[in-house]
Amino acid sequence: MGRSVKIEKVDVSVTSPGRNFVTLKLTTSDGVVGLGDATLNGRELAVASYLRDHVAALLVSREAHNIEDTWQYLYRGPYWRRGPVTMAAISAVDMALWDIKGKVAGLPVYQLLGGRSRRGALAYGHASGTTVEALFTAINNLLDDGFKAIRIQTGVPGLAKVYGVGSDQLAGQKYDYEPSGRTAVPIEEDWDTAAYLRHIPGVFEAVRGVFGPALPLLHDAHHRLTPNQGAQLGRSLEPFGLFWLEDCTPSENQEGLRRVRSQTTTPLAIGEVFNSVFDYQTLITEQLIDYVRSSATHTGGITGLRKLMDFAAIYQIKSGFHGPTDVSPVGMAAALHLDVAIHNFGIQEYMKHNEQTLGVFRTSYTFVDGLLDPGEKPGLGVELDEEVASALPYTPAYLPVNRLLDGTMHDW
Ligand code: EZ4
Ligand code: CO
Repeated sequence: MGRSVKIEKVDVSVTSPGRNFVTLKLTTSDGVVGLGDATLNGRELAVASYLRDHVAALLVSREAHNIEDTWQYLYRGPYWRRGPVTMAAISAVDMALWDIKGKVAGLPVYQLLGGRSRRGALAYGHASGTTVEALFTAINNLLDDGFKAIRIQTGVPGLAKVYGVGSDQLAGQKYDYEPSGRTAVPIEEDWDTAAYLRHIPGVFEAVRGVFGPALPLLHDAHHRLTPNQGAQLGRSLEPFGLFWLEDCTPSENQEGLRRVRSQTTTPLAIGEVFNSVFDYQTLITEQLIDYVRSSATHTGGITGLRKLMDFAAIYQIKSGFHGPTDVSPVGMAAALHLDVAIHNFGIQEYMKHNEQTLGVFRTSYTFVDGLLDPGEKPGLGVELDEEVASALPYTPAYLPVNRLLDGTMHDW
């Protein structure tokens, strides 16, 4: 048996450098610190309580090296399985234990996952504009910064405000870190699927006309379509060769994707709101999708996401991990270690964190020439500045809600 390392101290912090992050810190008996991301956008305090009130005491004195056993203990032990709160909590514990194991071994986590399968992880950035002209500016900004793949979202004529479309970047502002305007009471946005379906193909045609056929382009429909509408959109975008169409339907109805899949060859990506391999069971075994959108933060950490990706690999399905700014730099680092290690990597979403966030979380991952890299520091490679973090307390902030023009609540 190897040298024993016990978990001695469990701390949970909630900090808000422009947005809320929940971070778990485990300290071992010999002073090694591991960090995990437990941020669940808009429900942050529920996970903080789950960790503080129901997990912390169970971790003290446990063997830090036994990652798989701790994962199973927290998954099977409580009787109640899965769900975003539980799985975000397990994710944070899992990441922190991998961080500790890496530091004890003196190796970056990707080495513990089998080592490098590639030079770096192809990243895609977000470009949006209320108009096509504003979108072009945003695309050019990303290309200037080295991005080699781009997600595009635009406003829809007749709709005042569309999720994921920030204030236009024409005013010289390079990034929109908060495109969705999270507020203490959710903003109400409006939606008209027919107007959207009429508008989007023309946007892609215009972008292809200016930026050429080769630039990988992605698009997110944020779960707003029925399976038949998803099929229509996929078909109408086929001439523009998308890298993927994301979340075309509210995909907890996994069978609904059969309709989309049978009608279009546009590649499909799904799963940022999922938290378990079981959410994907039909999607993967019937090969109804091409890319898995989960994050390490919401799918049981590195252990949960690794198992999911190995299952997906059997069906030639690749990764496209969720990387919005509501995944903390710790969660981002966890994803990057997997990105360079697994064979079935596809692409990594990358919304840069703002400077204030990067002052709280000191990262060592890099973005060079379109590729992200987790770096060579032992463990995950992220440090938490607790002094700066504690000066930035939790601030209530919710995603907008989405209504049809007659006022009906609509899907995300
Ligand atoms: O709306 O992370 O693909 N990315 C996305 C994100 C999600 C937010 C929700 O918390 O859809 O912007
Ligand atoms: Co999305």
